[in-house]
Amino acid sequence: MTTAIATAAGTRPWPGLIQAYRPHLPVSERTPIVTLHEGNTPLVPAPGLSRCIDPAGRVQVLLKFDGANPTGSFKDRGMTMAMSKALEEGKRAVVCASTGNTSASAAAYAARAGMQCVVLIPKGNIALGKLSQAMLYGAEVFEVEGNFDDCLRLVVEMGESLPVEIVNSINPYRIQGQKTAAFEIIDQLGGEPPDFQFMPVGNAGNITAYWLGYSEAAADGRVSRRPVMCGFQAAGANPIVRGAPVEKPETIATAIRIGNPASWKQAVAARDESGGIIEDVTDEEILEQYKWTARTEGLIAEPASLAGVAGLVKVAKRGFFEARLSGRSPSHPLRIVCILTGHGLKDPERAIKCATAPTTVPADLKEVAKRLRLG
Ligand code: AN7
Repeated sequence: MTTAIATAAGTRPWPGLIQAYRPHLPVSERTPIVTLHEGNTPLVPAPGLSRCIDPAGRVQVLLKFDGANPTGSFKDRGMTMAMSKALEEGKRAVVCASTGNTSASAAAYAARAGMQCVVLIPKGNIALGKLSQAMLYGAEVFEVEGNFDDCLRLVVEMGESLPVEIVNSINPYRIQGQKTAAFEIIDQLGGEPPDFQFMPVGNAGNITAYWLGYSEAAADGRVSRRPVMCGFQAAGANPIVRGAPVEKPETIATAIRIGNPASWKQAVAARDESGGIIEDVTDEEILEQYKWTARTEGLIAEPASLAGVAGLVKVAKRGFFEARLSGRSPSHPLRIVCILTGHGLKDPERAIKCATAPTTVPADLKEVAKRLRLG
């Protein structure tokens, strides 16, 4: 990851996203900045995927690797803002419902801020890495006998009756922090937005935040257009696609196992205002892409992140980009950004379940050589 930003005075270390984008965020001189120097994550060209979408080279796919954030997911972008504002407002305790990444991030930033952190997670349905993080950062972890939607309902009730600050994405500062990812992508593309953005959709805060970021950049005149937003849910947890809440959401992509997203309306607005789509992909499609991206591009993300990439491959196969490719060439390609929202190390159990198991060998060269499959 690049760790310096260029200024007129030279380069200086990346200060975290609040300092980097301060004029665009609701902070003042009085706001104590709680930061782990999040943001500035790499935007990595994906030549394998690009060829897969258009063998003629008229498409460039880039992966925004937000797993490179300090707790391994994009949630840190919102959490630096939410926690800084909670501290400014004199709050002593924060609470969140989570499918895992929000809880890991809240726990880390609360530790940094010296605040108490309470997290509610659906028992048995969060990836091991995320649970380990929340525990190790010192949060009070409650495993709820229910799903994420039950956890979020409980958290809203707690916010009404107890002296705690909610740091789920219904907290408007979360969206403010997360919108900076759109600014970074524009900066990384030399001042241009991508033509299309593909991403997973769970509670729908992130697609809301990206659309806000791109819209603000357009309103400020920093860019002259906004990308087409394409969101993907898991087929077993697809309320927006169906147009109705899903009572019992099910998917191996536990991060987006959500049946009644809090930012539903905003996600639909982002889709419609950008001329985009919100569709779904099956667990099989997610898992195939999970393995393919690791082996082809050398980047690992958690299964939920691959919903967006699987969606890209799926719509490309049905000719989604055909009409948009005229006039494009390898020197002027259609640019598509996919957001890899969480690091692959978050969910080691899934990796072990679906990749090739190691071979046990004696500590002897001949024996190792016998089992080698070279070339
Ligand atoms: C890796 O941590 O909802 O549509 O509680 O962890 O903004 O919800 C996580 C969501 C995508 C979906 N990718 O983003 C939580 C939580 C990863 C995620 C999403 C999540 P939103």
